[in-house]
Amino acid sequence: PKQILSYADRAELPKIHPLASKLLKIMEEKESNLCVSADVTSSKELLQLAESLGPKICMLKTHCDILKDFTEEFSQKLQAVAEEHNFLIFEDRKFADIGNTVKHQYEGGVFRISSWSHIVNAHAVPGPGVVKGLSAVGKPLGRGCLLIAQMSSQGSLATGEYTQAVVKMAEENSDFVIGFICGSKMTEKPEFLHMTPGVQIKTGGDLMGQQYTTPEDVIYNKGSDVIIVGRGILEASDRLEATESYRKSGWDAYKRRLGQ
Ligand code: 5BU
Repeated sequence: PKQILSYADRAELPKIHPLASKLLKIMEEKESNLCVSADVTSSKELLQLAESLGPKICMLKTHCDILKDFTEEFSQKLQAVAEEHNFLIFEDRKFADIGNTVKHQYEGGVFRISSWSHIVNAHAVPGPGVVKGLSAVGKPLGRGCLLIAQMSSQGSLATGEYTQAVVKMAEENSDFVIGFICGSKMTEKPEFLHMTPGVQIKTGGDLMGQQYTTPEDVIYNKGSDVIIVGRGILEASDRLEATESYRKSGWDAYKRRLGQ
């Protein structure tokens, strides 16, 4: 069944997590369900991307551990740009250890991820302790977490019963888990956000197992909420123009889903 509630309607649900509500409002206001995956290795380039693409996106996804020059100053600047252009930051860290370890990985180390990233994600492999550990750090800061229910890569083991168990874990921890990384809609509970990587206008893949589907397929057919696009934008000759094109495709597919 198609999702009939709009992003704006879902933002007002009585049991919605405040951060999920904030993201849904941003999406509605900016007419964007596009998250750019800023997979670059220089912090200057990442900040330039955030500055130029910021007005067109609801979220910016990072991999802080691929930056050759990460500093605290960089993370402060990124937060300022996020505030200026009204988007959320999602560090795609994929935590996957026991609660006590992920607590330290999230809060401390060189990156101090919890201090600057609104959203992080985690594998459910360790069991609910991974969420407990992250939540101990993130909840007091108003942060949120996505559980990885499915992956876009060929041969992923996150399927079937595993995926179902991830959904259950999310539903049992909805005070901190705001949604999923997945290929299609996982739950009818409209409080949860569905975010999908492996998106390009051109289908196909790369040489290391990535598999692509289109914005239309992800949002309209599969019922996901947010498209995550990396190389589709980063490798375009005009990144701003490509960003606008993905924003429009994602938004048109959402409007179509609403029957508008
Ligand atoms: P691409 O350039 O659009 O293929 O980049 C996809 C990004 O999403 C990249 O940063 C991956 O690490 C990330 N990703 C993914 O591709 N598939 C997944 O299942 C998950 C994350 Br989880």
